[in-house]
Amino acid sequence: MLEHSMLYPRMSASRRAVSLDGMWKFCLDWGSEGESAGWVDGLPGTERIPVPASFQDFYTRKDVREYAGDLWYQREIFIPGEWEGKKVFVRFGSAAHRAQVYVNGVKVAEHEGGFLPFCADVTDVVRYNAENRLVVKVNNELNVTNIPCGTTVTLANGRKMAKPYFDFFNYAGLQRSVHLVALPLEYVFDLDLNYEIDGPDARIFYRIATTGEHPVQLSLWDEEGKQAAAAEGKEGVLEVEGARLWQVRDAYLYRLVVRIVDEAEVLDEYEQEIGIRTVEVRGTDILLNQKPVYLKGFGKHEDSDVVGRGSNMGVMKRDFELMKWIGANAFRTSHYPYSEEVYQMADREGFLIIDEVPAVGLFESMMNFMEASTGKKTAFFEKETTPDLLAAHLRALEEMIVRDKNHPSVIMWSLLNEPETTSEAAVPYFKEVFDRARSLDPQKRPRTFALVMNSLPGTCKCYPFSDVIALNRYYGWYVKGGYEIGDAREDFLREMDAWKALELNRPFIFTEYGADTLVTEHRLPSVMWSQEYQKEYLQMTHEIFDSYDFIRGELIWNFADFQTTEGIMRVGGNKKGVFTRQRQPKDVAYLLLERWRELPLKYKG
Ligand code: CKX
Repeated sequence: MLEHSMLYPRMSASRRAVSLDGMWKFCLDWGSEGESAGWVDGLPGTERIPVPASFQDFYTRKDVREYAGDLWYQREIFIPGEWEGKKVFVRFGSAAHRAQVYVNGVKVAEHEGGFLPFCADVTDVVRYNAENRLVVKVNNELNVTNIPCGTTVTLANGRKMAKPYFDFFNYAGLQRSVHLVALPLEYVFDLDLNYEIDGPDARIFYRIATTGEHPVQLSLWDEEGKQAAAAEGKEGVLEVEGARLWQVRDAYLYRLVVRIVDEAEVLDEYEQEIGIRTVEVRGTDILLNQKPVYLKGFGKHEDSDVVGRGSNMGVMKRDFELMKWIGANAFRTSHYPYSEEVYQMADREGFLIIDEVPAVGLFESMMNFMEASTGKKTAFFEKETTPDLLAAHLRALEEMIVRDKNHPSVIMWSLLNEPETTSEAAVPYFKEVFDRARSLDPQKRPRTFALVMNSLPGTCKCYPFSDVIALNRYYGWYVKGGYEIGDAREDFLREMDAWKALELNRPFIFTEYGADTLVTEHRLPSVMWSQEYQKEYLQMTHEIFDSYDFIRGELIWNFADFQTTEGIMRVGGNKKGVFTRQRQPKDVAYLLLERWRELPLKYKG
């Protein structure tokens, strides 16, 4: 069990949650002197920066944007006197990629991994009814013992620089909301839910973890405010008569209220919206509520102008509106778990999520995606550091599944993106990761990973672990683009025929396919990078999707143009977006709209 509860911070009669978002004091630690200079007690200077946000894009200096090392944050927190006797935590939505937290100069927490929440228990360190100083040392360096993978190099001028084994910009900092939380001593720590549909009725199997021994009561409320079920005990079943199911783009959310009671007194109360639905894979079908679904949508990024990877409710809202407009029903949280508010919104809007742990860059190369498409082999998992990487991977996996397991929108776990899979050493690594996901998930959702171009039917040693085979394919872009697209099509068909011949009897989905396109480029006849070529590329690709019955989903790369490391392959970022980074449609958006609005949910099912 994790050290701290992953439940989303919410207010109730017994709980307090105060947002610490706003302007924080900020300092880059150029000389790595923060610790010795006593910054844990207070930062020098007067610089302020918003939280949540990535720090990089606010500044005009290139060495600041490219900074790799420690970055320090500080703010004062007032702890009310009436919180004395409660458990008090500071909860970080995330800190990329690692953090140490100090309150009044005392270290209260550290956390490795940049995309999942963690708490600092400050109960015994804070002064009550007084101001307290919160200082956070964040570090954004990349290595191969943590995910996502990369290296950090030192330039001739002494400055450090991140060299990611992935293409998205290494945005960092306190990119998600921070909360001050007060809980009773005995509180609801975690809840597991699983569903069974029985004709018009449903059963919700539940297990509640608390920090004490007092009894637990549950009640379930429908959207009209009527009680739909009730139960007592830490483990049991809620029987819901005439259950309204959570459906794709037709969400229905019940309110689950969990109480810890001591005779008449309520010690703790936690409530959460839940959706009743089942997910399973049967043969080549992906079944939601026992009916086949075809996934239509995107690989996305948390990425926007100015705030970088900082969670931004406005951008999130716009993204959901665009996904509804275009007729999408699903997305993958490539390449890391997103802000919790994204899942809440997907629950409400009825979108399906493939939730991805930040295991990206597990393929040794500065340009892994390019080298993979050339068929180059590396033995990424044969390093001495692999056990440390695996430990970090499993920890992130646990944090992700515990955080996200109760969202009806989450229908699948993606356990790696484009890893090296052609050497034997990958196999035991995959086994551990896939087994752990299965044991952590009370709903036993399907597990997958995204196969890079050289992970082919004849070379990939790891696809048998996947419940759903997920392909990232770029025939007509990285492989034989432009005038050669006809040959790319032949190669694509050859690969799909080879998969078909294996008779795996499992669903296949495309978790990436796409072509870089500049919104300013129109060319007749088409050339690569023009809007015309993006359309031709998609027409060819869609025709192939439609030719194989076992293909059950298409998530195009990418929803929007996004920021990357600079280089000869990228013009101001990755331009495979269907929308620009400012969320305006490229021409291809209308082609997708026509296709996706027409494709039935049960396409091929
Ligand atoms: N896949 C051939 C991982 C994504 C990249 C994408 C790209 C690669 C392609 C691999 O994170 O953005 O190069 O567009």
